[in-house]
Amino acid sequence: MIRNNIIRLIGFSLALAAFNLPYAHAYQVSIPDYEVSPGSIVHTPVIIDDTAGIASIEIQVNFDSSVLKLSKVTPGQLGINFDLEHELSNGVLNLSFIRSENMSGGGGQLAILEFTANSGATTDLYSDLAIASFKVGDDRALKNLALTNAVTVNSGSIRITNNHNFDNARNGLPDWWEAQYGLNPLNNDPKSDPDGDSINQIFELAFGGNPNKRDDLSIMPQYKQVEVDDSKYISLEFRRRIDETDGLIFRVYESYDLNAWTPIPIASVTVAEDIIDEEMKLITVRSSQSLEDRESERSIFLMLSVQ
Ligand SMILES: [Ca+2]
Ligand SMILES: [Ca+2]
Repeated sequence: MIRNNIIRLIGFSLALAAFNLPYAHAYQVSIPDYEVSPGSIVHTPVIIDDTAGIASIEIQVNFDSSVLKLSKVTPGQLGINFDLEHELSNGVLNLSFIRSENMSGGGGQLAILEFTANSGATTDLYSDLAIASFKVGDDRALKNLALTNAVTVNSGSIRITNNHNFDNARNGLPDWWEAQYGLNPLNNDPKSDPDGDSINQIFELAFGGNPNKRDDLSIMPQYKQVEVDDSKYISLEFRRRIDETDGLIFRVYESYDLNAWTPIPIASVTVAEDIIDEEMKLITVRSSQSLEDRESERSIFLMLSVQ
């Protein structure tokens, strides 16, 4: 009897202990990957996914000081809730965030690191933004919450590249184009149409529109007919950058039933290329078969795809 009671008591107290663990969180800190051009300035956020029960954070970030120069550290929108101090020595950056009371929760940007990329880079240079250590503590400061919680890090990097079309948001809109129009290169939906002209951002880029100003719909591709060697063809006129260096892929497809689409090499059906202005040209492509060839059947359709 006595033995049974003891076992029951131990079982009970174990359950209580597990239930009372103060903060069952998984804390994660991360820095994104960026591509930048030589000599440019990049603002790199240090992001934490949750701060519940935290009053102190220490993060060490290692980088290659021959590739990047740290010019400034500022608190992020979450970091303003803490006192932020930093120390830098030979590519080792120590960030310390401290406040008197535990945070109730919330994730976001702890700090923004401003780096200047090496200006003399003629080939790609690369630096890790390696999170070498990450410690979180509560308002007793010395208690290391990592002992009772999962703590993970996602290190970042900066690549200095001479590739004209780097695209940090991977949204199909190169950063240079977004910067040219004052758009945020990290937060810009290629399918959106903020200026309300029915031309989405990717088409504004492709056809030389202005994403901040209503453009005339005539900058979009136009269907026409052309005559080549006395045969009539349906044709598609579309605008394209003269240098074709916008990182976009243009493809032309043909169909007889709007159902099955066959890709046709643009060069093989290009009937004209006219310069519009300093930036844009007008390309005219025709169907691969003439309308006479298709007389017995009714239609030919052309489609332009831009990605
Ligand atoms: Ca638009
Ligand atoms: Ca526009």
